[in-house]
Amino acid sequence: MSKWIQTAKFSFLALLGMVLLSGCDKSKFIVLDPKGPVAHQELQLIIISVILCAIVIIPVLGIFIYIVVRYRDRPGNNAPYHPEWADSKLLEIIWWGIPVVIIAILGVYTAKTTINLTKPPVKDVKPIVVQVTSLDWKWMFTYPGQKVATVNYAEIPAGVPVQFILTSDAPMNSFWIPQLGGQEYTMPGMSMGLWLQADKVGEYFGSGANFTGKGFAHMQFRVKAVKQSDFNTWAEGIKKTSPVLTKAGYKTLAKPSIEKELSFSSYPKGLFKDIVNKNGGKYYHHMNDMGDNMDMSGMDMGK
Ligand SMILES: [Cu+2]
Repeated sequence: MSKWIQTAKFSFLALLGMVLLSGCDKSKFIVLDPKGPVAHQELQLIIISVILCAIVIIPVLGIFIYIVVRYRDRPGNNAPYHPEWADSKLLEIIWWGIPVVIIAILGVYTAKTTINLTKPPVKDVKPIVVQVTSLDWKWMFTYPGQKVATVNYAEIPAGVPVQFILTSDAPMNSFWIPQLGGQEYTMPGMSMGLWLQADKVGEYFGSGANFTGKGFAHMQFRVKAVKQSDFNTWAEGIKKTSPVLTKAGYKTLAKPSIEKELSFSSYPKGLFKDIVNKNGGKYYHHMNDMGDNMDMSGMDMGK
């Protein structure tokens, strides 16, 4: 028995040490270090959920320890003993009432936040569209507004809402930029919408969050948020200097392989729509569903 206590003590100290030693380094906890309005709202949701859960968990654990110590069978224990005790209306009201109130608050707050996150984070800035296709084992980004494509990195303008439209031309994956917001699934034959926004210029870590086979560990990408003018310069730059992504080129790219960062000066017209439809889906543009009257002229969104 004392050996068990020793192990428990050691585990607790090791865990405490780990938390304390790494506690100051915010870069290790990127989910708790939001850099955009979406991730900020989601962090608030995490904090409120933890507090509300703690209202239940802490008293329950406290009472559990108290009951075990107070009422355990030991010589000379004079704790009251009521074998006929059945129920108490007051206690029932307390321990059903509190969880009901907590669930109600959590439910309303989560629903409100979730619905809010299906809309652009800011209303008065014109958004950009980035189409995302998860492949084995790389991420392809196509820019219908700029007509350029990239692999394993994405550049976005800071302070501008980005409508990511997600699909997969491989097993389903999950698109995740922790500092900008929560993950959203990429699925063959579907086009999912995800609004994200970076507040400041910077580089953010992106990753697949759904295991897809042996090359999955390489499904990481870099998101670079830059000033709008730098973003325009970047797009014009790769238009001039980078190779073209042809239909045949895409077929090769879509085969299982591990790639470094790539840029393309153009890509086949309607590529994203074709990928969605090819996999049995029906492509439509999510922004139409979000009540926005956006100017899509000049964007190759497909019909
Ligand atoms: Cu789906």
